[in-house]
Amino acid sequence: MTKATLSSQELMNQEDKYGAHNYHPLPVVLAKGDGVHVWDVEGNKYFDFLSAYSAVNQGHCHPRIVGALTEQAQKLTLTSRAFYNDMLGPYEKYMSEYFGYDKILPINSGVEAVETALKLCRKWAYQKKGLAENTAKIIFASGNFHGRTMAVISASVDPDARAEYGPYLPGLEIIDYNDLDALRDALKDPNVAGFIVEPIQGEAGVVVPDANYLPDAAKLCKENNVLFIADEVQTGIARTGKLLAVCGDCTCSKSCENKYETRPDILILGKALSGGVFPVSAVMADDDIMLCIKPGEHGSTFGGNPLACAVAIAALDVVKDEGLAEHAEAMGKVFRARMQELVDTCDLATLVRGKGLLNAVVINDTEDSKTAWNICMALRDNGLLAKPTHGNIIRFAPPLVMTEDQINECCDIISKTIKEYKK
Ligand code: IF1
Repeated sequence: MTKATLSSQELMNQEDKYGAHNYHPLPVVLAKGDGVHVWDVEGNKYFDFLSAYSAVNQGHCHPRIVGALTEQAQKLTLTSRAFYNDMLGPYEKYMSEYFGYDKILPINSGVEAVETALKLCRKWAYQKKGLAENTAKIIFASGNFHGRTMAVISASVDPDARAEYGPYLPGLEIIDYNDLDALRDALKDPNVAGFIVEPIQGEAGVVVPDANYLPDAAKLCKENNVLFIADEVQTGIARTGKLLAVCGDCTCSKSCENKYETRPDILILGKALSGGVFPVSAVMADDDIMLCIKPGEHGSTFGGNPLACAVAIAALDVVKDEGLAEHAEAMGKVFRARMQELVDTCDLATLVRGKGLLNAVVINDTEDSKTAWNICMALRDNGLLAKPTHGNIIRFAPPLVMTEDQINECCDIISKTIKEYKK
């Protein structure tokens, strides 16, 4: 009741006083979202260029997704998997056909899906590859971000994510990203069960690997009877201009076997699978892998709940019906061309990179300086919300429903803000 009357400053003070200090948000308190826009408590309107880290690809409060949510919420929300529910089967069939895999394992958050994939990989290694128990290794790429659990931070090289959380999980190995020789070398170890990789490294600053990296890495894995595991939690669901970043050039918002350029043995999805409405994630694999986990060996109270099923179907329908992959591909080209003009004419911006609408601009500054942060503060004051990563990189990832006129208007704001910025 008191909430509506509090100012932004009072609300920030409340979070500071009563909430754990595990975040350092940009100081803006949001109260409403619609499509590509969000509004703060005082009613100021902003373009959202983070999309909740690529969870809100379909735009804020998409009426079809919210409609599916509210309709299902009045019928049945949760049964647990102790019983069947009438939404799960249809959802699993839908997902299987949409992504071209025999089966899905439904779960909630991105990192839970990553954990599921790692557990599945180990099961497969012991049952199918024939490794001796407790010897399986999984290869990770340096600079990775797969979430916050003990298992995945054990494979992190980021001290902020990792330090003082030890002892760490054994059976992990880290090699350089975008380095096929390093992978070739690591695969010589017969105990390697899987290689997990982000098709584009998001947290590392939108690092796009060489064009042949993913297909060649998958090929090397296949040759060595090692599972190729793609973490598409951030890159998936049309964000990079294709349904999945591992898809071929085809931008149709539907995946199928012959459209994969690189077909992962295990595919991990999250974030925009629900359009950012609430946590829904998934692991996709074929029977020979997925059926290695048997009843009672993995699960979750909320995984596969009817609400999640209804929301995810609506969210993926929107991606297809609104042609979001094609649109993201086209808008990304407009965005990067405009940012390249900025890089060419302004010393403060040194580089633009990305794919589709997952892009970053590198600011000419050291990692620990505040310039990128201060630019994001100035962008906020000019009506656009973005967040720095690794100190000197600004990530730009708007909802995929942004029109070309809006992209251009936003590029005007970004260019003007950076050009006028005084250190
Ligand atoms: C936070 C970053 C983005 C992910 C990939 C799994 C997960 C993520 C490739 C885990 C999550 C989020 C988490 C969020 C910040 C954000 C992030 F900057 F930290 F790296 F997007 F770039 N795989 N990424 O990117 O998914 O369990 O969070 O649902 O605050 O930790 P989750």
